Amino acid sequence: LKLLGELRHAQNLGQFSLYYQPIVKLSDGAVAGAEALLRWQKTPSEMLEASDFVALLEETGLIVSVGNWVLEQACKQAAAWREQHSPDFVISVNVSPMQLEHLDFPMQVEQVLASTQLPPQALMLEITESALLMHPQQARITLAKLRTMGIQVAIDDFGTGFSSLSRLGHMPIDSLKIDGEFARELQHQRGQALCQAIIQLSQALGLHFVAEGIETMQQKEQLLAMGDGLAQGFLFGYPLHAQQFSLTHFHPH
Ligand code: G
Ligand code: G
Ligand code: MN
Ligand code: NA
Repeated sequence: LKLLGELRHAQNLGQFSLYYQPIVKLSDGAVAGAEALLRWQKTPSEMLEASDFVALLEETGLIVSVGNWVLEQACKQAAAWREQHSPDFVISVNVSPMQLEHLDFPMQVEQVLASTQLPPQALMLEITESALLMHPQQARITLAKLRTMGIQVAIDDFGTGFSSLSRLGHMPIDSLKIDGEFARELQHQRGQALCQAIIQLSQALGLHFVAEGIETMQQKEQLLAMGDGLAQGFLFGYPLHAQQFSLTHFHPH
């Protein structure tokens, strides 16, 4: 309850910030983009990760205004990086079901792109399977609008949400983000079979894939042998604040 009171003031107090984790090409490790991850500097010595408070933001509806701030902040940063370092850089932003439900969400995204001068193809919105499950019909229409605008859409945590494959086949999306759980299982034959199947599914549907949670060279090599795609995980980089990200991934020594 105390946390809730503090969370309500966090945005006004400027306690939110974004960390960026690189998303790289499996084939050569080149940085293709980054995922923006929300952090809350609750006190000077206490920083919370999104998993500690995003559920609370969603329960209270605060996620709508915080989510809009996240989008604007991430797009601004991406526009700067594209200009200074990497013209094809793509920024991935998590979108919660409640944001997606708002009928004016596509228009808000359009405004953010306009104000930050970020081209739509440089933005990837991450939607969880559960968001598609709740209001599939409306989600489909909203996602179709976003993609007509040129924005990319990815299904986050893919493989963990029991979304129906027939529905998935009809969803206007660009990528599957394969949940890190599958990479962890790559040392077992069953895990290899699952990864292989998901990658083949993405290829059959004409989608790109991003393998999440990659921590070892072996996992990287195993996935590359299954298909060419993108990857994210501690092997390639931890989530970092913008300045540190830039020093680490754009000015490597
Ligand atoms: O590293 P971290 O604990 O931040 O990520 C945990 C989860 O929180 C991830 O599943 C991620 O999708 C979610 N998350 C991180 N940042 C955001 C955000 O800005 N908005 C939403 N809705 N979820 C986020
Ligand atoms: O669910 P989503 O992919 O949006 O959230 C990413 C979450 O996964 C963040 O909490 C991030 O810190 C975490 N993460 C990113 N890479 C790795 C990894 O290689 N291993 C583990 N265990 N967690 C990771
Ligand atoms: Mn995500
Ligand atoms: Na995920």
